[in-house]
Amino acid sequence: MSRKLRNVLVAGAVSVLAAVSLAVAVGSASAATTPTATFAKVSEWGSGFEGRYTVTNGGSSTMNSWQVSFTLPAGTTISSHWDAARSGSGQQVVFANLSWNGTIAPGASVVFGFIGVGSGSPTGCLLNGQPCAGGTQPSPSASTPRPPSPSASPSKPPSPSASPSKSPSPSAGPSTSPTANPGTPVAANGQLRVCGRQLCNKNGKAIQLRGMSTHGIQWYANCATAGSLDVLAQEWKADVLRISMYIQEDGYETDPRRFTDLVHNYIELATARGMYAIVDWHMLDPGDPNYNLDRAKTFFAEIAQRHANKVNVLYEIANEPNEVSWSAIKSYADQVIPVIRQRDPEAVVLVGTPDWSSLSVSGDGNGVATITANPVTAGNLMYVFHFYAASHGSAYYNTFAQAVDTLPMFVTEFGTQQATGDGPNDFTNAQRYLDLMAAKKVSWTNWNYSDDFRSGAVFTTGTCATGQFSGTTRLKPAGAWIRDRIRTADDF
Ligand code: IDC
Repeated sequence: MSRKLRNVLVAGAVSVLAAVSLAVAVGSASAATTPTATFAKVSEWGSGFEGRYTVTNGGSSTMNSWQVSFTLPAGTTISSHWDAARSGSGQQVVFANLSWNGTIAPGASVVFGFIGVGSGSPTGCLLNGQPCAGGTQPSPSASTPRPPSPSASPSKPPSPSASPSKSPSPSAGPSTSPTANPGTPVAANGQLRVCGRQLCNKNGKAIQLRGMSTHGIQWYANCATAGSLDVLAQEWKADVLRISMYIQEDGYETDPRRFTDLVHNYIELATARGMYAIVDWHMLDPGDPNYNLDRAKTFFAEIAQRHANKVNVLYEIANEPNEVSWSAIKSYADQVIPVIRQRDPEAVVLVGTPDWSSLSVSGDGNGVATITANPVTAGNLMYVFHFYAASHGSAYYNTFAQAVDTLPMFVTEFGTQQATGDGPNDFTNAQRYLDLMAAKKVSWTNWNYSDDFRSGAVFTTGTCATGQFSGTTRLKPAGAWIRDRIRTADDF
């Protein structure tokens, strides 16, 4: 993909504002004729906010790099940021492009963001030394500016040491992190964040997480125990556990207190083993996530509050929306995400996509374009794709392949069998998806770590009651296959 197209897509993927300013820059004769940087608070929660800058090249020459500097009032600091390298000191903040988003074609935009602690707003904004509002310095150099400082080197990844004002962060070490098990995935990677389309670790390196999803914890709690999770972490070498909490089908709605406590406990079990934990709000029927909106707010408020000081929790806010429009899903996400961010501002959020998280493949087929045109308002999030290899051939594969080059994607559920989670395995097609995900560093969790009778449950029926999770004798073919693919070395 050309850089120009990529910049446009990245901007479109993360920002409605970017799309609007892009349209203005291109379509209006009165638009700025120099580069501009526009600030917005995407959401606010009293103690903090998510801030976003949209850098738009309103000039007629390509920009090769950019640097945005501003002042924050005393009492307001930045705790984390994405899609830019940070320098400066104290209340003086400088953000510069990374290697992949420095070039901005005329009319195009790039977006970066940060989490602010406090309630102040930036002042004195300069873009490459010129006023961020643009248009006031018609010097010939204005359209091909160079950032002055060596610290703005575009190839330098965001470094934890570049954030002197960082508030106490769980990634800082053992004193604040209960997850610093030496050698574990969480010890190696710390707090994750979405950078561009990738999932990146605390050092700004793009990584891939691989692991398992539980089955519904209302049915298979005896398959997700301290013993079985020891095996998952130590023998399978899983990076991540997805905690699948159904809402209906005898799930959360029947006893919110009990299910919330179950999830708290699974998060602690994953944390003690150095694994990431995805909290899966496993809505299925009704397919409109708004049906459970109030329940979701209550649940995620408590989960995010309790686990805010952990670095290893990801929030999956809607498993498989279905028979509902993208705009309804987006509206749900735009209401649930601030509830999480208010309590756990740094955590990555995962958002399900239309037609059972198929990116609309099993609907109108336009999911990628629909989402890109109208993305969720918040940053630091990824979109979810699910597939079942024996049911989902090239239409699914091709849409997914397009999506991974367009949007930040996370596969939180897939099987090597049919969409029922049962039937014969298609390992050849499954491997095709896995190869793509490895090449593009798309993280995944496989369905499912239980002894359900279906072929997609990794253990043979009756295994969980015996507690004999170790080794391979109790594994079904899909279990042995996926275990081999989780155990291979990570590239962290
Ligand atoms: C299936 C389970 C099955 C259960 C059913 C109930 O395998 O035991 O009765 O859910 O909802 C999904 C869903 C996931 C499905 C899975 C396999 O997210 O809950 O599990 N699947 O059918 N989407 C596509 C497939």
